[in-house]
Amino acid sequence: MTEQTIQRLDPAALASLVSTAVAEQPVTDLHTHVFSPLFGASPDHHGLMLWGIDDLVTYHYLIAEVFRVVPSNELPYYSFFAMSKQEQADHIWKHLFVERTPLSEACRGVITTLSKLGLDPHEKTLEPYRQWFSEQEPGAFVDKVMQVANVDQITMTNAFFDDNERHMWMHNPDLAGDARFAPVLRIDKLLLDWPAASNVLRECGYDVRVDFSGQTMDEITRMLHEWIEKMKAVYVATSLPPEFHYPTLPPERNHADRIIRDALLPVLHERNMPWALMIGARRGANPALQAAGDMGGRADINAVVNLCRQFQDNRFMVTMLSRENQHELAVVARKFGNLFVFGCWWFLNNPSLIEEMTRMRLELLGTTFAPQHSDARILDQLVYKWDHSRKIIAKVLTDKYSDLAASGYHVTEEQIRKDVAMLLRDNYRKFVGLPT
Ligand code: RAT
Ligand code: ZN
Repeated sequence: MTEQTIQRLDPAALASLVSTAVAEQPVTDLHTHVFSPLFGASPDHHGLMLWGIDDLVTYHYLIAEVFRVVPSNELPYYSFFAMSKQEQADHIWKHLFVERTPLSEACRGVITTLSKLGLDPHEKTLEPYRQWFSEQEPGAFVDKVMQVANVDQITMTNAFFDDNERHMWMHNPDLAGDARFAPVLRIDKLLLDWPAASNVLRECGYDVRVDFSGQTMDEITRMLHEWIEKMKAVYVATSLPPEFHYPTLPPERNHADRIIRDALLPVLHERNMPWALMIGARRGANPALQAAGDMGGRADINAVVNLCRQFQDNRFMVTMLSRENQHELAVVARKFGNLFVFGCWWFLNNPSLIEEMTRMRLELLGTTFAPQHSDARILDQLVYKWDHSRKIIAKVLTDKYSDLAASGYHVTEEQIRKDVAMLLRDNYRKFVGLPT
C-alpha cells in the first residue's frame, strides 16, 4: 500500500466512516421467527406472519414486562390470555407506554420502530397506529420494513413438530416460494422428547419405533432428507436446554445422542449443511406466562467441544443464552474452524451485553463470526433490532480501529466496508453456502 492510500483519520471522521458503512451494509438476518406472507397475513391476523401494532405490542417480552407492573394477583394470567389481542395490546400500551416511561429494551424497540416508520410514538391510545397499519398491504409492507431495516434476506424458523405449520407445508408445495425469506428446518422435539416425536413421525408415515428397533434410524434419516428438500431449508436448527450434553466418546447415552450421531449429522454431512444449536433455553420456568415464561441457564461448553472434535467434517453454528458461556464459546471457536459463533440471543439482546460480547468476540476471533441475528417474531421488529444493534457494532468497531491506529496501523474505507460486509452478511452466507 502506498503512502497516499493510507488514511490517517481523525476520530470523528473514523466514527462517521464506520457508522455509515455499518448503516449502509445490507444484513442477512440469520435467525428470526418471522414468516412470509405465504403463511397467511390476513388483516385479522389468523396467519403465521405477525406484523402491525397489536402484534408488536403483545410481543412476549412485553407480556412478561407488563406482569411486573400489573401482577397476576391483580390480573390473573388466564384472564389476560382470555382477552382479545387488541385488549391485551391496550393493556400493555397503557401500563408500559403511557403510565410509565418505555425505558426497557423491548419497550424502546417499539418506540424506535414506530419512529422509523414515520409515526409519532407518543400517542395515548393505539387507534392512530391501528388506522395506519390497516392501510398497509402485507406483501408491500415486507418490502418497506426490509428497506427501512436494510435487511436483504429474512431467515425463518420452520418447525416440523408444530402441527399447524407442518400441515401447511404438506398442503402447500409453494410455501418456500418467497425469495425474501429463507426456510430453516427446526426439529427440537426430535432430540428433546423422542417418545412424542416418534408418534408424530409415525403419523407422517415414517416407520419408527420408540425403542429404535427395525428401520427407525433409516426412517429418521429419510424424514430429515425429505423435509430439508420440501422446505428448501438452508440449515437445520435446534434450541436446547442448559443440560444439553454430548458425550466424549461413544457409546451414546440417550436417544438424542443416537439420533445426532446416526441420523442428523450424517444427513447434514451428506448435504454439506450446518447444524445450528441454540443452547441454554429453560422452557416453562413460569408456564402460566406461556411463551413469556421461559428463562435461560448456563450450559456445559464441553457439548460443543465434543461435537466439533468428533465430527470435524460437520459444521456447527452455535449461540448460547447465558452470559457466562460467552467467553468459553469464543475460546472454543479458536480451536475449531467448523464452529461458527453467532448472535446475542434473547435475554442477551440488550445494548450493554451486545457491546460486551461483540468487543470480546472481535478480540478473540477477529472478523470470523456473526455478531447478531434479530430473533424478530413480528416483522416490524426488524427495524429496531437492527437499528439498535448496528449502532453498537459501529461503536465497538470504531474503538477497535482506533486501537489499531494507536498501534500505528490505519485502515482504509475499503477495508472497513469489507469487514462490515463479512460481519453482517457474508460470513454467515459463506458458512451455509448461500451466494455472497
Ligand atoms: O427469542 C425468542 O423469541 C424465544 O422465544 C425463542 O423463540 C428462541 O429465540 C428460540 O428460537 O427458541
Ligand atoms: Zn429464536
